Amino acid sequence: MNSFRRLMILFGVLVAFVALFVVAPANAQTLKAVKERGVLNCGVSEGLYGFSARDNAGNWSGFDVELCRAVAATVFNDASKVNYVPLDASRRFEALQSGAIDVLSRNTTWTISREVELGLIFTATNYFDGQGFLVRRSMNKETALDLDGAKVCVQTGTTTELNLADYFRTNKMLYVLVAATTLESAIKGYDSGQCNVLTADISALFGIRLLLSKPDDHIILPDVISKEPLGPAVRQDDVQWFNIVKWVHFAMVNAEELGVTSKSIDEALKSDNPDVKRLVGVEGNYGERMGLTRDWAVRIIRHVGNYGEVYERTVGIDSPLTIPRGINQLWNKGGILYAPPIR
Ligand SMILES: N[C@@H](CCC(=O)N[C@@H](CS)C(=O)NCC(=O)O)C(=O)O
Repeated sequence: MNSFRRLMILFGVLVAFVALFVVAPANAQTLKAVKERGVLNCGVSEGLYGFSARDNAGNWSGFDVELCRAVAATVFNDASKVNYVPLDASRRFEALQSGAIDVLSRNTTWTISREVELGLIFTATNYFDGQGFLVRRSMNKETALDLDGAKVCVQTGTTTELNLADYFRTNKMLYVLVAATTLESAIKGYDSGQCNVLTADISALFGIRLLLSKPDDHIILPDVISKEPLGPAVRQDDVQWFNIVKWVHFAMVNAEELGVTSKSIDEALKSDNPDVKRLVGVEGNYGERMGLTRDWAVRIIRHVGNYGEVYERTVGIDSPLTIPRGINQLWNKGGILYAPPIR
């Protein structure tokens, strides 16, 4: 081969290489795959009242389900284009690693091991939670420190199981572990008296209590023994998709902060407020930069709503759980919800 041809081949390879990295963001496969498939594969829990539960007709609802719906809304302009993949605690991460799901939205705690050992990445914390204890009112316990010697039901494959061991060891207390592989069996174990304490994320305990035969006979102790920052997770190899899932949540929080709701979205499109203009894509083309459309956030707010609307109807005052907003309130209203600006 003459040196000119060799040079041309080398040049061709170089151009192809540069094009790969300049035109498409590194490994931007997920959005493309989701669009081609026409449906989002979203990993949720097998059934956690308030977060992801299925009714008799097979319809999913809950706080984690709304995140799936919001991602589908921005991609397809249709929040119903979701295939829900129910996963128990131990199978949830491999489903993401193997590509069986595009996003995991399943009351999952953001921890370092889940990022550096499992190759996953959390996009944001969309629910600030903590671990607590559910006990029978008749036990007359006031604090978790009174639980020495208790029989504790816990679901395995969770941070809950690990925190439980730490808490009892640190406080020099003993407990009998009643391990359950599914939430259903943990609840059954507690309801039937196999254990006298059920431990889980406090948000989960609110939903679980409603499923017991006599909800009023049970209380959640005031102790919060851990930090459980819950949020969606994706694979680490696709920055474009990571950004989409992350900004879906931030758009919902910013919309609440700006007072833009599913009902006022059409007025918001005519707003003079520069922050609202950027949110709804009248100014800026951030949506297109992410591989979406200019109205990427409008689609979310119209079909799903802002963060506050979702919170209240799934787990807050408009739901049977009635969990107070607490620290999941906006930063300027006494909570710690804080979304970076859209600009
Ligand atoms: N946030 C904790 C606990 C999550 C978890 O799996 N909790 C159980 C008990 S409430 C659950 O949601 N189970 C429902 C299921 O397995 O589908 C974690 O990420 O490990």
